[in-house]
Amino acid sequence: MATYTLFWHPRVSSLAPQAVLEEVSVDYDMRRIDLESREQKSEAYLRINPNGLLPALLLEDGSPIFESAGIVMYLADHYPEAGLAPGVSERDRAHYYQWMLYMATTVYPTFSHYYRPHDFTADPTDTQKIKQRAAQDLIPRWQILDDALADGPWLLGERFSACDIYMQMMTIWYDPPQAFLERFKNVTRVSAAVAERPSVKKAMTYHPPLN
Ligand SMILES: N[C@@H](CCC(=O)N[C@@H](CS)C(=O)NCC(=O)O)C(=O)O
Repeated sequence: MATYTLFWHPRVSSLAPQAVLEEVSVDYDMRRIDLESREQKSEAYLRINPNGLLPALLLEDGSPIFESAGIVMYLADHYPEAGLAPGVSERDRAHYYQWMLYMATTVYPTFSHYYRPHDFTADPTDTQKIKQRAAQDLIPRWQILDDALADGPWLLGERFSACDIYMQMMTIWYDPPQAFLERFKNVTRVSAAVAERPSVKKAMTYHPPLN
């Protein structure tokens, strides 16, 4: 059995955790969860992630953790030789926390409102409004990342980190993709550079573009 097991599905937030597993060169199994049959809500999977959401990771001792950013940050710290996160007492750590948490708690939930509006209202007639509002909110939220990347080359300036991998993951969710590429040129440039890394290239094979 591999050291880690990652629970995944195409186009969900298992992409960054998998890219980081690749970056830190550990062995891992991929366990696909079938969203179509709602396997994420099955008794067996709820024991792994009681939220019934992907991704989740089984650690070396078989215990599960959930939350994509938590998984990424844990792995980056656990394998410091990969250089994916500034050390806890380094100055860059402040901005590392800032960007990881901004993306995980502000940008990502806006995508959740966009793609799963029905989860945020008891009234089905609200869903279109929730989706529209999320589409509007995504623009200034991505703009903040785009502005921060004006000098670049990475979110932490000269230093590549797990933040850049996490950001690249979220760019594949933007709908429609062309509008995104045109509007957020700095994010697009950085994400293209991240997508060239062998780790991300491999992880992206699990997340083919939608037709
Ligand atoms: N904050 C969580 C959010 C996880 C999440 O929303 N996962 C979505 C896919 S991106 C999911 O599993 N959706 C399935 C469902 O809604 O049942 C994380 O970052 O892991």
